[in-house]
Amino acid sequence: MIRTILHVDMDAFYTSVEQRDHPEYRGRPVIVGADPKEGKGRGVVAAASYEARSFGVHSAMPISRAFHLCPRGVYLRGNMTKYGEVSQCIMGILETYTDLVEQISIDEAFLDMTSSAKLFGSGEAIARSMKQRIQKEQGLTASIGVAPNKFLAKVASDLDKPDGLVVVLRGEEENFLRDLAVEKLWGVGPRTAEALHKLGIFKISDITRLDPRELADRFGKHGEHLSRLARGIDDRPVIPEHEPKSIGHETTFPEDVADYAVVHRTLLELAESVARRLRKHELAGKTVTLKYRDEQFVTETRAQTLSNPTDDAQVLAETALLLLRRIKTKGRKVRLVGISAGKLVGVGEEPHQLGLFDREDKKRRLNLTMDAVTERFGRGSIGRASLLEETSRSEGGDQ
Ligand code: DCP
Ligand code: CA
Ligand code: CA
Repeated sequence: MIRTILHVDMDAFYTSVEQRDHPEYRGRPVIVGADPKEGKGRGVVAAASYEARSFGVHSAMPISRAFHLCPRGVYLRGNMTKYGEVSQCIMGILETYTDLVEQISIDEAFLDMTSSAKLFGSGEAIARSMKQRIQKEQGLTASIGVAPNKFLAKVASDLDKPDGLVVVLRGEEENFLRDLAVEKLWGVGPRTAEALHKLGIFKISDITRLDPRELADRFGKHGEHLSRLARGIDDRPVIPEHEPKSIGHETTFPEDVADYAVVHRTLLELAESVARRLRKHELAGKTVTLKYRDEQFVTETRAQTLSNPTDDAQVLAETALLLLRRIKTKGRKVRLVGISAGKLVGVGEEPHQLGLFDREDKKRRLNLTMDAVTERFGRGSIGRASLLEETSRSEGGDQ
């Protein structure tokens, strides 16, 4: 499916708010940050207006250095409460377009407009309309990138700042990236950049000319990640704030259960439902929580952090069974059990996670195929029996 992803980023955010509210600052270099006259100029620049940038001043620069470069600038401490409020107003505007808004910092957000595009028109038309509304309602300019994925949208929003609008069309991904510096790739910090430069790799297109296997040899999983990004491939989903913080299922038994084989079997089924929902939302959990309630309504929970995030039923089930052993169950009947996956991350969100899915790629594809079959032919049509058998064997075959 071709997605329409937008990345919205406000221009010189803090200083633009100051220039909006103080017309006398407009057209002047404005610097929000530490006080250059205080504490011998320790502390840094938070934001620099575009006028200040022409003096070479930028975020994170020591304030003393900024003052040296631009002694006649307007130096302000800033008003975080105000910036927070403006930020909420901007996000409020974005949320009138879609529920799928993922705010990633005070002044930027991703939007997935794939299914709302019918309602609002092309990605470009939507972006224009957003920019107009932000200007009209907040008196500020935003730069927007429109692209088939997050990575490209983020790069695009930055290309024509301030007040930019850059669209990357499907099929144009590699072309668009070709001449950009490797530093633009997500996950390429100064160290990786230096290593790449030593190999003669400066532009993104230099990476696509390398054999992906060579990159993988030199940079490990990170290398595979890079060669995908360099080709403009990025499957990460937009995850809105109100996405559940955990995904879980629980079962209350019709009658309190004394037979723990029944409890085990129920946990396996719950693990399958949770895993299926995780995969449906393209999420993986870093923690597994077991909930246990006995016939006296005494409720206990046990949680375990996994070494890698998972969306796999067997991992969830095995962890839940381990957690059950940490509860003193002897002589207690069970009224309810539940499993939930927490600390959710988007599939492919973090490089080490890509590694996990590379290693377990086959299994993952199998799971996804099973989901598709289950969706078509109903639950229990395939898969469950084998999972039950496998797990009961490893449990000693007592079920
Ligand atoms: N910020 C900060 N310290 C930093 C970077 C940023 O306090 N090291 C704050 C001030 C910025 C705001 O976050 O105004 C947004 O950061 P951006 O990186 O998006 O930078 P700007 O919005 O200021 O400029 P640009 O137009 O380049 O996006
Ligand atoms: Ca910004
Ligand atoms: Ca930003």
